[in-house]
Amino acid sequence: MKSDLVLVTGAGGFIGGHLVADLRRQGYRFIRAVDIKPFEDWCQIFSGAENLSLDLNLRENCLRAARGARQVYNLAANMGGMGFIENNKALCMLSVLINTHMLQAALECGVERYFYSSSACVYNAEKQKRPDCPGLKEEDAYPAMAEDGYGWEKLFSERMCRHFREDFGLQTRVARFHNVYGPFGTWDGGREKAPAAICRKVIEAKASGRLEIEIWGTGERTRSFMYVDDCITGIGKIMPSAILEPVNLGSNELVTINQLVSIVEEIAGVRLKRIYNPSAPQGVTGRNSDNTLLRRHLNWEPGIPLREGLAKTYAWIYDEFAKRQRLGAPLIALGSRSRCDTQSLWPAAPASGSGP
Ligand code: NAD
Ligand code: GDC
Repeated sequence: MKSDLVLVTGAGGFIGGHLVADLRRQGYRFIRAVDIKPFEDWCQIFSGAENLSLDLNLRENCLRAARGARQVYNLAANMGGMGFIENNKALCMLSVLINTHMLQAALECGVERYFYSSSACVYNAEKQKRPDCPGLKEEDAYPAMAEDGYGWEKLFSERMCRHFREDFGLQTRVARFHNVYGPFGTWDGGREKAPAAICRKVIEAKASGRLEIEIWGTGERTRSFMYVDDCITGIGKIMPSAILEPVNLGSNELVTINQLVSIVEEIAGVRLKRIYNPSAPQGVTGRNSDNTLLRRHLNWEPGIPLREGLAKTYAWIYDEFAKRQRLGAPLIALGSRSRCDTQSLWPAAPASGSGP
């Protein structure tokens, strides 16, 4: 097994980088790491791996990437937090090219096992209308009413994995990740998700002395957030498993966004005035992971407490922020979108604000 060639796509991204690190720790000697980004923009890069910068929207590049591989982890996608996916639906849907061409290439190259990273965004919006709604079970994806754009692409790609398995015998495994956070995740530029965004905003407030924070929405929406180490452990367990249908991979520690902010404030040792922006992207009202199926198959589920994961994430973002300050970059303004290429704008918070 350890001498198999393993392909990780999206390896220059957040989870892909952690996955390559983990495969190396496990003793895999031949790892091919592929991402569209130039190497200097990869979140993590390992000299022991075969690193390739390729656009996997193109079939010939997928064939190049899959040649000789026995296992494929397809993590490449054009994605981000609510600020990105709500404003870039067409770009998100175009990721269908990546999974389509990767599946075809995997089949053509005789790949034995194929992992696809789906998302909790596949779930029916009707099941996520209350902050206290029950954890989402796998069956709640149907009848389909996924997150517009990004979620529909994930749902379609999941089904394509299923039909490649049923019709062509390619051993596909699919996990639905619920909001993943941790060191090396995007923390500014417009693609960041709530945990990293809140850490960054708290750090900015402390650094600038302007002791206030903009929170998108009312702060009452609920989510569960999974620390990246749990995500990597889960991928490692699901890939060799007999779980043929898409399965949740998420934490079930449900918090409101206000509670998330309070935890980060506590870690930072600060209390901020909260300014709520109802015009910003908000997504579904409540979302949690039901881990019954995962537990039944694996006798395991993500368990790293949010407080513990956030402390590590905050420390990492703090260091990155400080590094940037030392390099002379200007203090990032609240709501900065410095590195985002494709994002449209939304109205700013009203100057008066509200909240405690
Ligand atoms: P990420 O954006 O950090 O990583 C994705 C990587 O894919 C990026 O580095 C990007 O450059 C690369 N990519 C995009 N288009 C490409 C192309 N055409 N060819 C080659 N590479 C391309 O995101 P992540 O958080 O590491 O997510 C990894 C996977 O997990 C994605 O499929 C994502 O949709 C899924 N997922 C993530 C979360 C989360 O909370 N992070 C939740 C649900 C699902
Ligand atoms: O972006 P996200 O983490 O994505 O947002 C969670 C909630 O936090 C939203 O209601 C959002 O309005 C609120 N929020 C408050 N302030 C902020 O400053 C902020 N930045 C951000 N980003 N959010 C803030 C995600 C998708 C992913 C992925 C996962 C799967 O949706 O964006 O691509 O697939 O879901 O679980 P979220 O959880 O809605």
